[in-house]
Amino acid sequence: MVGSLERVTQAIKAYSRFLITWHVDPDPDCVGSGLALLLALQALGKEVIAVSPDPLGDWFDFLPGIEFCRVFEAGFNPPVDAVIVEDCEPDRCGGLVPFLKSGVPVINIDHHGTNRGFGEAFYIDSQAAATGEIVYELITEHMGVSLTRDMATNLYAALSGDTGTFRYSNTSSRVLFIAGELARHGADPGAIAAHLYENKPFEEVNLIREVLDTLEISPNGEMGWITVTRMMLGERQWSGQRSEDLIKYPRMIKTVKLAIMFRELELARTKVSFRSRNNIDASKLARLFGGGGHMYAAGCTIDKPLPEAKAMVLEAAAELLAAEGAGVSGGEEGKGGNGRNSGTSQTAGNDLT
Ligand SMILES: [Mn+2]
Repeated sequence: MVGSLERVTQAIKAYSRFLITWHVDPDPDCVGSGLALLLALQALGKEVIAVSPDPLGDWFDFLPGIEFCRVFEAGFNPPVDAVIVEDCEPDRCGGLVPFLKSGVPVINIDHHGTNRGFGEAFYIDSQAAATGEIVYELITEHMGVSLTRDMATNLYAALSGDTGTFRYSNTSSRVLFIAGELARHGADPGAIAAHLYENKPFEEVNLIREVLDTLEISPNGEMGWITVTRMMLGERQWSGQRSEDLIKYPRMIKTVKLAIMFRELELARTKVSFRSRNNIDASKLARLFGGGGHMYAAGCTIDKPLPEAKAMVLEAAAELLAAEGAGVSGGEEGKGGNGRNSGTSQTAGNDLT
């Protein structure tokens, strides 16, 4: 734990006009936490806007308060007293980074262990499953605001997103307790799950077919990966986080300890996501390529074309698995290898973002 919520609360009370922002490639945790906080600040009589560094598509349209959210545009210079950066460090805020470093007071709230804390007040709790867990605590125990149904809906979406709908190993008794409290305050678990996961256009489900065709596995079965090319995504404009969900397929395989997804962003820019289990530290791997994240969920972006990025990462991943005693023989493109049964019982961890 770094910083203090008490200090964050003092800073919140000291200013009156806020901007809330989060990381590129937005997910339900950063957007839900941001909107819950926006509504809580409004309840305190503050002026607040939310600015997303990347477009949100229509995925988050059901979240209360989304009408106060806009997408970053160049030339942006909002009249605010302070900025709240949540669910990331300011460096992950895309086009907003220069503004965040311009001397405007920054309040930073996050649950990524790689974040050392930034700005005039910060609170980083790497034990929290989601930033939504921290924002719940901030609203209910520090801000003196009563939790409304709208705030509860946002926070429930946040927790749901980062715990894989309460399935990952970060689903603590505290997360479940908070989810219960949120439901008690009016959050509707069935409706929120339907909005988040059963609301896809046909093309998006159809993409799964193409992506599954790329599924590969190392000869011993401990490493599985999929590849998403720009060609597959075509003109489709859904947020990266929605395609991010595809990594669950290699991860479903019994023997896989490290699941990898390669996503072609541009001709010479490749996003790589990792999900691991059995004490394999995926963040170590991500850091090798300038990325970061959590032990069981991490990622990086490599400025290389897809085939090169893939070769580099698979080699490093095989080395990591071998070093961790997993005994992977190499990163070669083995398809359909069966491997030994590694007897995995631990569920992989929380999301990267
Ligand atoms: Mn998060």
